Amino acid sequence: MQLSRSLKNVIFIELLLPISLLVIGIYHGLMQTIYRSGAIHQAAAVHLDYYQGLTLHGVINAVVLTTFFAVAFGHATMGYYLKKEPNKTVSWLSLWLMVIGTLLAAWAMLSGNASVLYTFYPPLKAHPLFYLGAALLIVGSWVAFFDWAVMYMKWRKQNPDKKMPLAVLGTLVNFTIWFVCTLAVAYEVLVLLIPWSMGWTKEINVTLARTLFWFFGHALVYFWLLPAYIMYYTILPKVAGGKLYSDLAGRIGFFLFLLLSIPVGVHHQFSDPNIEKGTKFFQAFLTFGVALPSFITAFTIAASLEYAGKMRGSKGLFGWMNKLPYLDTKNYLFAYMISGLILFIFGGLTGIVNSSVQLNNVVHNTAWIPGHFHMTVAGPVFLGIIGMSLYLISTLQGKKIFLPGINVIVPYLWLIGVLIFSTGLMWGGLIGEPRRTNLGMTYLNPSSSLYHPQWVPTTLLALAGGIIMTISGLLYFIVFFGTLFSKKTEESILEFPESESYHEEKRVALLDSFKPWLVIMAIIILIAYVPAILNVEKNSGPGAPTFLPNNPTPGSR
Ligand code: HAS
Repeated sequence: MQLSRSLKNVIFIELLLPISLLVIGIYHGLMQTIYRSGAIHQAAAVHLDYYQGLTLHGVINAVVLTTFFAVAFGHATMGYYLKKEPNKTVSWLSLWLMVIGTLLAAWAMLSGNASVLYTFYPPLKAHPLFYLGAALLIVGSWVAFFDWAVMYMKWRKQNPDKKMPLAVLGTLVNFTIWFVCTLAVAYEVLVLLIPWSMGWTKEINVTLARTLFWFFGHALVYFWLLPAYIMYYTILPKVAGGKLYSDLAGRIGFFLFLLLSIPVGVHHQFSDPNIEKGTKFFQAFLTFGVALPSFITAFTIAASLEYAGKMRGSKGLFGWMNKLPYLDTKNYLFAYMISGLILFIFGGLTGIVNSSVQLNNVVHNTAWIPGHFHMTVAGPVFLGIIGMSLYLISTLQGKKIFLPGINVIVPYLWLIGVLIFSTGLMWGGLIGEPRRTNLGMTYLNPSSSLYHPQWVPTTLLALAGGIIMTISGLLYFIVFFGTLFSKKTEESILEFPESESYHEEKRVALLDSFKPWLVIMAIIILIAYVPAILNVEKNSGPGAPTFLPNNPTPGSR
């Protein structure tokens, strides 16, 4: 499909800006492992302190990169499958809002006025422009979504008998989840945080803010994940050399995410005393439920890959695994996706450990948690994003991949790095190593009375993994920018490898319509969140004063 210059430019900026910022994001990831390993015993390096670096790392990698990519990929999939481009003015408006928001938040973080980590929990307080920047980034992404919804409704009118393309279903489900969950964080930012940060209110209700944040925060992780799932269902079977085992399974999976992504946020608050046991157990139960669409995906994609292996001549029960195109430089998307899937086996299983109220007591706020989430957000999500960004840049610009042999190795190196890194973190977590702590200042400083030598091997393992991840990241930048700055040699088009279905499945009306699912979604959210908000109302103590990240005593700005 030929795209207009305008849409090409929008997608180009939406990919290039966050990938360029990723240089800072990856640098601060490496710095985290260095601080934590005890290699340095100071609060800051290169004029940026530990919490400032951790905030930049989380916000750039987990919020800015993922949101820009979801919108760019959404423009591409909606345009490609509905055969119509998104509205020009609306897509530029969306882009500008997101860029201005990112610049405001970046200024606040780089100037040291927003070292509040990506969760911005009060009573840590940031400059109002940080909150405003985050809000603009979100509103910008909504604007693009509203336009896609209109595009879809027009398409539906013109094509009443056609199945909704799976990638369109996935994109609309994803942004519906995003729109609903961000309403809570918008309330938190506009009603609680900005007035408090401006000094108009003196104290803040910490539990209410945390509950609103996590209403958004867990759905956020599926907003990160679903673009990768769209790739797994609609692209991976094709690049593996096979077919999608079941398109219906994909539809069921996406709709289950619509129902269950939001009403599980309290599983991040199992240790919050203000939320009562019944609410916690109910949301723990729903959390086991939200693993179901991922199990469905695991079996459907494994069956699709098995079929691909058999088409390539494999024999025996597991022979298909040896026949897949792991190192095919032309089919490099396969390497990025399979590496993400392998990581997600472990990322998913550790998530299920977290979701049990009892086991969560052992791992909450320990290094186990970043161990879990680097095998999810730095696994299928990150690898899907960087692989697809490279693919879109090269096809939309008509440029050949620079150093294709290196490109295909990048995801495997990243996979090895993350496995080592996360093993170090999870092992450390199980023996009490805390997360979000500059261990080199105390626990891993031999001259401190708090020295904990048992965390030396675990943090060194994480450091080794971090170094491998950084090398992989550097190689990716060489390939990405090398491709970007190379000469145009091919026609510039938008084309996705499209997986065919293995079975000819009938159209099921229920799986082709949003209305019933939206109603059930609203009911489950109400059942899960009305008790949580009532608990907060009943059990919140007096408002909290401000805390600064590097000082455990209350202060004010
Ligand atoms: Fe999580 C904390 C529970 C999924 C991210 N999670 C976090 C945090 C982040 C995060 C960032 O219940 C920390 C937040 C913070 O800063 O405090 N998580 C879960 C559960 C799932 C889950 C049950 N998480 C994710 C995903 C994330 C993510 C996805 C990012 C994208 N998580 C929790 C809980 C906490 C938590 C608690 C709070 C902990 C605390 O105390 O603070 C599930 O969705 C996971 C289901 C996944 C599966 C795996 C399916 C496997 C697949 C691969 C198949 C492989 C194939 C290849 C086919 C069941 C699909 C085969 C081929 C070969 C050749 C081998």
